[in-house]
Amino acid sequence: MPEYKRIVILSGAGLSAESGLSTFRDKDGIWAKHKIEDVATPEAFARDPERVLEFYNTRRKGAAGVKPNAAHEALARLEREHPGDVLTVTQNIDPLHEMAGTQRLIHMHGEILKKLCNHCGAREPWENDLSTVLACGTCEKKGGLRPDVVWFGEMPYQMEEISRALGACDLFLSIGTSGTVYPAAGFVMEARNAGAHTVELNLEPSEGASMFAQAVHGPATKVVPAFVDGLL
Ligand code: BV8
Repeated sequence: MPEYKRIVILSGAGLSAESGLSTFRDKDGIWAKHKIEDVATPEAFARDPERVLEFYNTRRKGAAGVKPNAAHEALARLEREHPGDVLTVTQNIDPLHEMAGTQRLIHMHGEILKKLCNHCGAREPWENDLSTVLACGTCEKKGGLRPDVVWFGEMPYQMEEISRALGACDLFLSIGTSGTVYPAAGFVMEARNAGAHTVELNLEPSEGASMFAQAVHGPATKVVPAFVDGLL
């Protein structure tokens, strides 16, 4: 394989599936049990905050006991051992990439183990339940605390830095994502326009499969370590 100099990785829920975390759109996925407009929009939070907070309290508890899998470990190894520049952009709100040792990491859709106050904007690590009766530790107001995650209709985090990296990369790896949610699903086109080689590593062809120059299909814990071995 040619020696790549600047690698951008995009990961989605399929990467954490083998660590025991549900994906969104698989048959028993999260959106099979909950409607996006009931639990993952600012309007839902304004309409029924306790229902939204309960949805994330359950997912936070689920994220507490899980461990990174061989795919997370392989991606951390790639960053550690590859001579070029490696940036990992994850759509996932779980902490599995950092637990596996990845350092240059952007949580573009936020983190379940952080809380955000809608009143004052304060962000801090938070591993417990959230409720409307909790007061913010910074502004002392109640009713504004939410998980620090990006809901539908909200702007993902660090989009400037992500676009800059996509415009300069020569290898783009998309791992474990269905390619249904934008702007993340459009990153492959930005990478192609920059002349990068684009690879999809996924259990099965994603909605955006036709936009990738190369596809490797199979479970992440199998295909990702093998692909990383090939790069190193
Ligand atoms: C934005 C965090 C604009 C929270 C998430 C109407 C109104 C408003 C917006 C829109 C609209 N119409 C369209 C939009 C845009 C919208 C969008 O794209 N909607 C979709 C549904 C059409 N996007 C947004 O709203 C975004 N913001 O547009 O802002 C704006 C502009 C200017 C100023 C202000 C605002 C924000 C989207 C972020 C929403 N938050 N998550 C939470 O987690 O609860 S999205 C959520 O779903 C994830 O974060 C992820 O990004 C997304 C997709 O999920 P995937 O990770 O891909 O998981 P999925 O289950 O879908 O697929 C898993 C894949 O893995 C499958 O392919 C499967 O085959 C594979 N797999 C399974 N097992 C394995 C495996 N692969 C390998 N190994 C395995 N073992």
